[in-house]
Amino acid sequence: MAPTSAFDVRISVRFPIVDPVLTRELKAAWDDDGWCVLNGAIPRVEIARTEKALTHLFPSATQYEAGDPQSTPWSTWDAAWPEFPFKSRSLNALVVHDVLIDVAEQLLGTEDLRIYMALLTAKYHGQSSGFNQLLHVDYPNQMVVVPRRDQGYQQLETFIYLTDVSPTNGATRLVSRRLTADVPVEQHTLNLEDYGHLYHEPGDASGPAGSVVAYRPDVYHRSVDDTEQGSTRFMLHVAFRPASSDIGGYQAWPIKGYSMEWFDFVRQATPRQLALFSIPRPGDPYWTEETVAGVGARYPGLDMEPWRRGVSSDC
Ligand SMILES: O=C(O)CCC(=O)C(=O)O
Repeated sequence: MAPTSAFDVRISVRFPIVDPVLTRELKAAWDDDGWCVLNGAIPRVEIARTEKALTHLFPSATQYEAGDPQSTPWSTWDAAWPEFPFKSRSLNALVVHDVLIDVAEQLLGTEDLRIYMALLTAKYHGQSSGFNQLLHVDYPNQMVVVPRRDQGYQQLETFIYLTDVSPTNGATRLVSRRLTADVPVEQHTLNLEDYGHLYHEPGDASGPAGSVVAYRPDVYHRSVDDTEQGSTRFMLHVAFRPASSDIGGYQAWPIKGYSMEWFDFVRQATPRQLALFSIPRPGDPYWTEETVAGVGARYPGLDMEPWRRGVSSDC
């Protein structure tokens, strides 16, 4: 079946664009509820640049609903979702977008951050949400201990919407931490019998393409099925932790080190972006004349000047 461009459907004029700044109210929601939606945080023009890559990676809604064989890998939420770094520079650019980094720095209270997860998912009408339909927290597969909620230990999970997301095409439902403070920490999934009241909590993370949902790994949330025929929900999941706390993790970056996608990403990224993947910042004691020369040789085309300038003369 010929790929159909569903992009006009995916990004509609349904939502007005509002000021993307992390307002005092949103910061308060993060502190008290554990989650907030930054409406239209990333300009739509930058989201629109990902259209071609999405068309290559995923079937359209029409193809999916017609049972096209290309759809088979994506029929369950437990699919092997595409991981960063992507072939598409436009997708990679969103993972390390300045707006996203600024928000992560403000919410986590430090400029020294690491990205520990970056992948892309798709939701379709007719796709099973599986166990994610139950209210759950994400920390059990993002750390082997339990979350600490104070600064220095907090982690940030985000969804970057590549399509408009509404209550009927899959907006995640999130419950305020205010309502779950008494739930024992080890209760990572909430059954309907004992916690049915929380399933009616109206916190849905709707927003236009370019919105960023920010939530903590101790926030109960659940997936809902996409009930809108012909619709899709594409989003990037990008998660951050303070560099000083390595209790959190999900993906590892060195294993990507042979891939062309990694080379391509590194060669055009800034020191601020690369620090998120453990390439030490200029001025870090790691940098000596030898390591500057070596990293420059490993990544031809990467401008090593910022790191060279950071090498002190007594190294
Ligand atoms: O698909 C969704 O709406 C939520 C996904 C989810 O529950 C998760 O990523 O932990």
